[in-house]
Amino acid sequence: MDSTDVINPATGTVLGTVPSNGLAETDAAIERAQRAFESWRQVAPGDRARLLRRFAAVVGDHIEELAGLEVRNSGHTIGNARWEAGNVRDVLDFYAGAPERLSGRQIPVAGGLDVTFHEPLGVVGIIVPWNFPMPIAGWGFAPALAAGNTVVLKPAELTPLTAIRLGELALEAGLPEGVFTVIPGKGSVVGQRFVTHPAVRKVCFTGSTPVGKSIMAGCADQVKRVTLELGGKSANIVFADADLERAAAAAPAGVFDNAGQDCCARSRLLVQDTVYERFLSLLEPAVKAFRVQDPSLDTAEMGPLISAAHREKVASYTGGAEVAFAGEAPKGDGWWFPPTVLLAHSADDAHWREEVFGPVVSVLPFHDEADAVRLANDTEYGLSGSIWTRDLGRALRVSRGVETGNLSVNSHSSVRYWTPFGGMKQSGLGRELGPDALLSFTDVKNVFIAT
Ligand code: TAP
Repeated sequence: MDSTDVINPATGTVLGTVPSNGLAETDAAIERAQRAFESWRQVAPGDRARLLRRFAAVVGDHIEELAGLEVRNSGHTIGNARWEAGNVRDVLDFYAGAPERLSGRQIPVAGGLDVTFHEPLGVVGIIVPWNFPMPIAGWGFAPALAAGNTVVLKPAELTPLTAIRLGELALEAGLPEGVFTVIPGKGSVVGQRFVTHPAVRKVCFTGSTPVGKSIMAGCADQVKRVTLELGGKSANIVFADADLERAAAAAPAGVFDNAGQDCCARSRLLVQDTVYERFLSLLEPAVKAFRVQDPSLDTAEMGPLISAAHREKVASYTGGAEVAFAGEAPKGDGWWFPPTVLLAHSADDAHWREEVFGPVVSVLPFHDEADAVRLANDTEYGLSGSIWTRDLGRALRVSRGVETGNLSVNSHSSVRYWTPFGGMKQSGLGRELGPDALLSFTDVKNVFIAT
């Protein structure tokens, strides 16, 4: 079997090798998952809930180990990596409440009894990107397993280590063999097989919009269910009446967190023209103070980019652009890039329109509320966004006007495991997290019993 080197992006050194599975191994994993489905779907709701709670507890016992692995493999800061491992535990705990609450309905009919059931789909294939290897895996497998499905999961080739460890911890917690299988390998081989294998009934994909489109097209052939979480180019809209000090202090983390490799990154900064100069003067020290460091240090706010190739892509956006100011990044080994603020001259600038997926934010002034909404919506993306204002009416009007799945007012938060998360327009299809995700791993069956 082929293998892939796994690199530490903070140093460029090889951490180890991981098998790169082929078609035969993928088919075998899917067929094992299909066999396991027959018994997993029959596990009593209380027992399935107990197993998921035990899985959550085992993950909870390994937070430091998982976080350390993510720091080395993905370059995430240790603070973020601890949150990410804790998020997997919390998502498992949340969905452990589901097997005993997945109720259908009783619908009044003449001549009998009519009831509905939320049936599991079968084998679910989950394809995970490199930017958030643990949470994105958990957002798929926790609700899928809770609803009675079995799961095959392909981590990104660049960042497979924590997913492999989560697969081991599932077995340690007592999940039966075949219920949750992690199978590393190439997207074009393992991921593509999830799309074409008839036993896989649903594909959850997070990653780039072009690959997401090809997966959706491939799934159409067998009418497979899909959930897609794709790219973003989210707007951070600062109105003149906002608490400008607070908005400027929060803006760097809203885009530079995870080195900007975040589909929710607020990478388009829209500032009302009357406070534009003042806001930039408040933003500059906040950007320059953003700590880009060895990600294993507790003080680090940002680590390196994921790979040399990705750093080149990010740099291609800043080359010809006007840099307002930038922070500092370590020199030498590793794929470092400084937090960078670019001035957009028009909404046609490539760095304003395209997903850079790095620590780069583009700034553009706007005139009034209508102008802000128009500029925010001038994109095919629609994942996240923020609005800074003290006017509640404006906050609600703009929230309803901006075409995006997740908005925060006077904050940059996008993700809570109990509220829905997902994109409008070409940022995705379907919702993860909260009750919405659970139902997307089921089909409704209606049964009529004549009396
Ligand atoms: P993708 O190429 O879309 O990869 C995401 C996942 O899909 C990886 O596991 C990848 O496998 C797999 N994959 C690739 N081609 C596939 C195919 N034909 N069939 C099935 N699975 C396939 O994204 P990337 O290279 O990781 O990142 C490129 C860009 O995607 C980024 O710059 C960013 O714009 C966007 N992105 C968005 C997000 C979110 S959260 N929305 C996350 C990551 C990336 P491999 O292991 O072979 O790569």
